[in-house]
Amino acid sequence: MSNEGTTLYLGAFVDELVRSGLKHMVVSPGSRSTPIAVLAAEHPDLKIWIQIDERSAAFFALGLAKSSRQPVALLCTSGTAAANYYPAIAEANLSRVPLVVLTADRPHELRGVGAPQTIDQLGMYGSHAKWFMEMPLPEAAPAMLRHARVTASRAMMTAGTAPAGVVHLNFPLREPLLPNLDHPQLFADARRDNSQAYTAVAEAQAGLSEAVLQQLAAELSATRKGLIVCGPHDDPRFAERVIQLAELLQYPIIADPLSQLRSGAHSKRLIIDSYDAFLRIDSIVEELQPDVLLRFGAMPVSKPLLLYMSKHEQAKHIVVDEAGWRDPTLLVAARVMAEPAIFCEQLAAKLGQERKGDANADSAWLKRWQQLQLSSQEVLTEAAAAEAAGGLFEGSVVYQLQQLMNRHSTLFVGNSMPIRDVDSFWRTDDKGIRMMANRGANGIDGLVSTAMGVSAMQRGTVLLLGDLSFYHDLNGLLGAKLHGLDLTIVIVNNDGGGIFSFLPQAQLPNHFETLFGTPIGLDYEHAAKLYGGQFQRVYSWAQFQQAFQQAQASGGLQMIELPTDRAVNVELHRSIWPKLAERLAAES
Ligand code: TPP
Repeated sequence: MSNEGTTLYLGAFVDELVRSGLKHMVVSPGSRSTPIAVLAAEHPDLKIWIQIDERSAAFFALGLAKSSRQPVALLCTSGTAAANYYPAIAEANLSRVPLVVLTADRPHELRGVGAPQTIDQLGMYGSHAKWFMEMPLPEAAPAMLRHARVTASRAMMTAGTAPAGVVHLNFPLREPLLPNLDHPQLFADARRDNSQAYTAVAEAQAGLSEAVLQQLAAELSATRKGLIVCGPHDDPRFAERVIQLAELLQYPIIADPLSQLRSGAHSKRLIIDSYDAFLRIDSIVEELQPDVLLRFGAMPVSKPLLLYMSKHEQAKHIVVDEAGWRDPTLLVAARVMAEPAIFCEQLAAKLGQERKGDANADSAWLKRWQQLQLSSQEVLTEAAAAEAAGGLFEGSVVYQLQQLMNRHSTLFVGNSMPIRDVDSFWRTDDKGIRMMANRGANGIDGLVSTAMGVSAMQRGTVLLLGDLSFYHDLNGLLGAKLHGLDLTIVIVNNDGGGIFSFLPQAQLPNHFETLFGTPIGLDYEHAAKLYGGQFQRVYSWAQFQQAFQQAQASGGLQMIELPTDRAVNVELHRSIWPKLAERLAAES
């Protein structure tokens, strides 16, 4: 049987992915996917990253795509291999990260008849994929080669357009599976021989109409008590523009750690980073009654902020988002379908033209937020900078990292307590540290692999996570060895799920440790040995500083473990809030 169809059809498909902008493909080994894997490896302009475990592979691809802000492809064989992509696909869908997922499958005559390594792969990611297509069997007919190119181009465009997300293409493949790498027509486009895309895609930037701009400018400039709330968002143009808008309106900006507003060269005058602390105080929530909430990005991590926003139903909640419906408060009064950076630029220009911004100058509202911010910052920094009695305070690791991390490096933050501690204890700075996390589905799975993917794009990446999250993705450590990557992993080891000690189930002594605390007592030094990394366990902040500097200087896979105590940690967190309440009460 000839392999010409397999060679030319799949060759055209891979080539067109590259012409449409694909630079990275994460491949897991398998037989059914052979022709795509071989053709991808043969393509001169595509970088292949091998990952054995498909769950890690998919999270690794997520990390590559997140950090590069570009679509990344995944390829695996048929059967349960494809099912292992599921968690990362759910995360990519929810956090709007572009992935092009290619799964190999048996041809139709071998499906549902007991053939080996065959499961139902049709639409298997459900609504987590923006677009699913069952591909045809490869053929070399001219119309089919056009189909291969158009589908590749459409897959890249669909994954990358707002809201970015996941495209799944399932390929039935029949033997012989080996392509002919000497075929003279391999990767050739019948229409042209340069490297242009088969279909050029021009990106449009959706702007606001004059009428909407005018109405918003009039409304906001006449509203003194406004608040800008910035959740997770990763557009590098956004910080400067939202600040310019806030300056014109004199609105404080609530900045989630993943909004990229806490760290950078931009002005911090209007940025509030300590709201999670002072919005725990009922009298302050009561006092700070906003008239308008202008919201950008995904929902912020802070629960006190969510409760604050939900409580103030009387305020007009405006959500600016290019797509989707991200609003668990269910209070949105107006949705503006626009890219946040473009929205801010246009509205600022409009306000500037009409000199409407001055209307809110000398706002007592803004001053009150700034005053709360200053006092809260002091209390939080004092708590995080102190050497706590009774063991290492988990909040302090954030303070320490902020001092130690290099300018323009990346911090990938694990879910559970690490992201909450970063929210509480990472103050604004000018270091330009990019903050990333998997906050789409908030899983404790795949964090090592995602950070590993990020580290492949950005040197000096640091991962901060809890011990159970680390355990969950030990397989991800292989990426560093396979690809010679640098990643410093800071493991907060409280031997179990520390977050549950903050929840009501902590009061069930008979069940708590078994069901929630879940101590597993692993010695992670062995993991470092297994995967060829360096391991340091530290008991003081002085040791941590030394270990961190050493880790960053040596490069490669570095693990620093901080043993902490769950019970002590809850007490230390809880001791801060009354101190803050006292201080703010004394000042008012
Ligand atoms: N399984 C997945 C895949 N994701 C989840 N979010 C959970 C379970 C529920 N969960 C949330 S936090 C947590 C669990 C099991 C404990 C995490 O422990 P650790 O990583 O050690 O962090 P800590 O709570 O100690 O900060």
